[in-house]
Amino acid sequence: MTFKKDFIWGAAAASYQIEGAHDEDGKGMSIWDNFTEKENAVYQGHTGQTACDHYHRYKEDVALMKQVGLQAYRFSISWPRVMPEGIGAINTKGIDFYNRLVDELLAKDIMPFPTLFHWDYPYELYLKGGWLNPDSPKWFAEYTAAVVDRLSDRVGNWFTINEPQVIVGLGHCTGIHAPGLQLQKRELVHVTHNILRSHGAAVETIRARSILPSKAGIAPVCPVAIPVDNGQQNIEAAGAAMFNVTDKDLFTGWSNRWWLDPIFKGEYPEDGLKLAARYLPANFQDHMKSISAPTDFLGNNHYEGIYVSADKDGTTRIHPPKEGEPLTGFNWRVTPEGLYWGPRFLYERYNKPIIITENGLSNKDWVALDGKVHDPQRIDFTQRYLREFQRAAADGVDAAGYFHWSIMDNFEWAFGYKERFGLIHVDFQTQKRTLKDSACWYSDVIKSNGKNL
Ligand code: IFM
Repeated sequence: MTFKKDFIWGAAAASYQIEGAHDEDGKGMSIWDNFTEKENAVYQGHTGQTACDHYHRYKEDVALMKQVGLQAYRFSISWPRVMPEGIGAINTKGIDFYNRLVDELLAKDIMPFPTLFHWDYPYELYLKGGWLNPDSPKWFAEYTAAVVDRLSDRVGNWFTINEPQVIVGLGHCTGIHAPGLQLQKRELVHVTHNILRSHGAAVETIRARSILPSKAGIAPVCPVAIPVDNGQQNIEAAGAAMFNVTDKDLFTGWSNRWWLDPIFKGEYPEDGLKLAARYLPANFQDHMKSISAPTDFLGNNHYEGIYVSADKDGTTRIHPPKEGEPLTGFNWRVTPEGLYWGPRFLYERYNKPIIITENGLSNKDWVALDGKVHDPQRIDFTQRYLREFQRAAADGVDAAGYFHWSIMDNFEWAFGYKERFGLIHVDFQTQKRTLKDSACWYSDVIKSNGKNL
């Protein structure tokens, strides 16, 4: 079993998590610059002010990516670095950083896959209401145009928004992420609707302005339900658990169909409308065409799933972790079959090529006495998940690519530098990079296009 010939092998990172240079060269403030100043919001008061200092060390980092053999790199663009106030004036020095990064990647034969937005929202726009403001899709389109006009002579692949679920769920519902809000149902629905509109507006902007032929998609983190076995009723229970819209999932940002049906089918799901139609803006139907502007692929960030089965009376049972079950550094479950069932269910429903835009684990890695970083868990985890993705491909899913999260250890949001997700170890005191064993292993996987998994 192998992946198709043009399968894309990459790794990913995001601007606030790695760039540092938080106030250099005219960059504006983001909501994460603000949130990290809040007491007890982030583990030990860590911030992304320096992070991996990638802004200054990008050449060294791209050289390491080449050493790993990456074919593609998914990075995100910091909106307030490019437009300090979110709209209006463009910061030439800010966009120049991405020009240099793209050139460096191309010189090393690594395809750039930028994500336009990975959570570092311009603080100035937050003051104007952020995603609650009905003008927010216009702002996002203006920013997208600024980026596309300057990079699309060399960039052909785009992701619009990373994990809208987390933006709503953690940023606007529980408040454990920036901007730290705990909104009401009506407002949460407005935030969701405006993010969907922003995605659509960005796709339309990319299509209208791109110099190279463009491919575009979104990178959600879709909750995945895994049937405990291959019994038909259990498979159906898992499919239903993935796609039924419930009160709890819809308002907290975690309903798959509430996000994806508008994008891929041009309508909100009926069961969701029963719960939330009264909160939507009166003219929401006018926006559905733009929200569903055709995309080329469906990204999916995947880490852990839940196991479900159907009880005799037809109810769905969710199986809690078993005693002593393997857990990652973050205490997330190790559920490799999620990379079979997630892509399969998503492909069956939306029929778009699936790119795994993030997958990986945090692990307690350190530099050993021999100067190397031994991370057998990361190798084993990734091998198990990739085998399942390969099985999905063998069963007919259009598996188009895989981006490991992350290329390097970085600022893990509310957990600061406590959690290490990288293929490359970063010493945050000295900024020394060390390839982990997993990076060398991944390099062989890429070379064999997954034959050796
Ligand atoms: O680090 C994050 C990333 O920014 C978004 N997806 C999940 C990763 C691990 O928590």
